Amino acid sequence: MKTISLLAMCTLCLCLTFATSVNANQIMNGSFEFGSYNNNGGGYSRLTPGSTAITNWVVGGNGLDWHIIDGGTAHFGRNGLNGSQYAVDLSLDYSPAGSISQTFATTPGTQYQLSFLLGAPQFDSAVNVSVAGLSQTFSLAGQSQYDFPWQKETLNFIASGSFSTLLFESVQGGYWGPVLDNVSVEAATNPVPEPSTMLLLGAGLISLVFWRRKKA
Ligand SMILES: [Ca+2]
Repeated sequence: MKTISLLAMCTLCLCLTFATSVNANQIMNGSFEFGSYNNNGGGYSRLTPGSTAITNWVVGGNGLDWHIIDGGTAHFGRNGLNGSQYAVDLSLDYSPAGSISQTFATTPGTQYQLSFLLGAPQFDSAVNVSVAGLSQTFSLAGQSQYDFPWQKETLNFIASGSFSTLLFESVQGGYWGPVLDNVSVEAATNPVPEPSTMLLLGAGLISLVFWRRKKA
């Protein structure tokens, strides 16, 4: 009976630990496609600190440029993915660094994965990402102004509250870049097990081995 209980407990832990969550993007307008775009004639819209012109996002630092990245009027890029027309350029030409943030709903204790595309037209670029108490810098060597490659970056984090704030801050770049697109936060499908869960699983398996030996 004890063994059945232990096995049931182990199975329950495994189910809870590796359960596949609904993969919905918690970030709204993660591709920066929606908002009040005001083309200044150069293929970008200059947004000042505090601007909410890009729907669901708040501009910080010293502002940023909201760029057209595809089509004949693209200021740079010409490489929008999946029909993407716009991307955010946290240009360092406007010191101090530009930033952009969004606050979104999270479940405390749940592990999430942030992913985003990083581009570095012309200049070596780097962006610092902060979320749920974590902070990490992602860098990319300068590429061609046009058709620059996108680099997909990821960061896993565990939410501590009902809401989390994601912040991107430029830490390196020129008058273009770092450029961001396709921001996504989804519950991790294969979360790394918590140490306490692994200890419980280990204890259950050891007990099972001893019980089998004793029986034999
Ligand atoms: Ca986009």
